Amino acid sequence: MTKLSILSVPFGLGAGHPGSEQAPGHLFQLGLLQSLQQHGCKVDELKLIGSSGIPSPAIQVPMKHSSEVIKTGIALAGAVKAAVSAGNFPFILGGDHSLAMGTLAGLTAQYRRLGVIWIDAHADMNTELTSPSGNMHGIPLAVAQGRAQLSLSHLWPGAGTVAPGNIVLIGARDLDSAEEALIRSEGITCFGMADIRRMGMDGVVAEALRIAGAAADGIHLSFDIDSIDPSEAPGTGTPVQHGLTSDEARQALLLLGRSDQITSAEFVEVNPLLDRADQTAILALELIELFLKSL
Ligand code: HAR
Ligand code: MN
Ligand code: MN
Ligand code: MN
Repeated sequence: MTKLSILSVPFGLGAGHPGSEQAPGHLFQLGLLQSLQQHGCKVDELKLIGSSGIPSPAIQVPMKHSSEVIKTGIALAGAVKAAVSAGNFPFILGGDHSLAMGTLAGLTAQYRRLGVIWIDAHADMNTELTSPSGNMHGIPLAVAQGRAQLSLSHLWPGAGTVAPGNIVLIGARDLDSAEEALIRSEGITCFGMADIRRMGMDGVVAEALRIAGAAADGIHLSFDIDSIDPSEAPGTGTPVQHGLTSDEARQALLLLGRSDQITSAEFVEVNPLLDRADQTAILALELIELFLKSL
C-alpha cells in the first residue's frame, strides 16, 4: 500500500492575489485527513513546510517576493527528497504554483529522468525576463528546464532539470507569446481543450503517460485547480474560461492514480478568499481523495 508523505505548504506569495496560503488549513478544517483515513489511505507523514530558519538565498531574481519563494522552495525540496528516500509518495498541498520549483528540485535530486504532467490553464513557462506579471507562479516550468536565471540547483544542490520531451501540458488555454514560442521550439506536448474534447480524457491521459514516461524513472503530477472551468472552480487567483469540467478532472485524476506510473503529486492554487460558498474547496477535497485513494 502506498505510504503518503503529505507536505502542507501554506504559501501564497508567488501568486498575484493573497489567499492560496489559506488553502491547506482550510482543507484540513473541512476534514481532509479524517476522510483520507476513512478511505483507507496510509498517511505516514504529515509535515508543515515553512521558510523559518532558512537563510536569505544568495541568488536574487527580479520577481515579486522572490526571496520568500526561494526560501520556501528550499524547505520543500528537502522534505520532498527525504520523503522519496523513505519510500513514500510525496503529496504536496499548496499554496500557489511557485512551490512546484521546490518540489521539482527535490524530485530531480532523486530521479535520474523525471517526467512531468502539468494540468493547468497556464503553461507556467515564463522566465524572469518574459513574465508579464512578475508573479513567480508563472515561471516554474521554465526554471525546471534550465531556461531561467533561477534554476532548481539554486534550491537544492544536486537537483537536475526536466527535459522538455518529458513535459506534458493538459488543459492549457492561456499562454503568453514567449511561452508559446518555447513550447514550439522545444516540441513540448500540449493537450489543449480541443484535443481533450476530440481524444477524450482517457485518450489524453494515455498519451500523456506514454510521453512523460518515456525513458523516465518517475512522473510528477502537478494539478492546478484553475485547469477546471471557473463555473465549477471559481476560487482561484487566475481563472480562465472554457476549462475542464469537474468530470473530466475526476476522470484524469482517477486514470493517473490507477496507472502506477505517477510517483508524486501536488495540488495548488485553491484560494478560499476568492471562493463562492466553499464550492472550489469542496471540489478540491473530493478530487484529492479520489486521486490518493486510487494510488
Ligand atoms: N502567464 C501569466 C504570468 O506569467 C499567468 C500565470 C498564472 N499562473 C498561475 N498558475 N496561476 O498557473 O504571470
Ligand atoms: Mn499553474
Ligand atoms: Mn494556472
Ligand atoms: Mn497507482
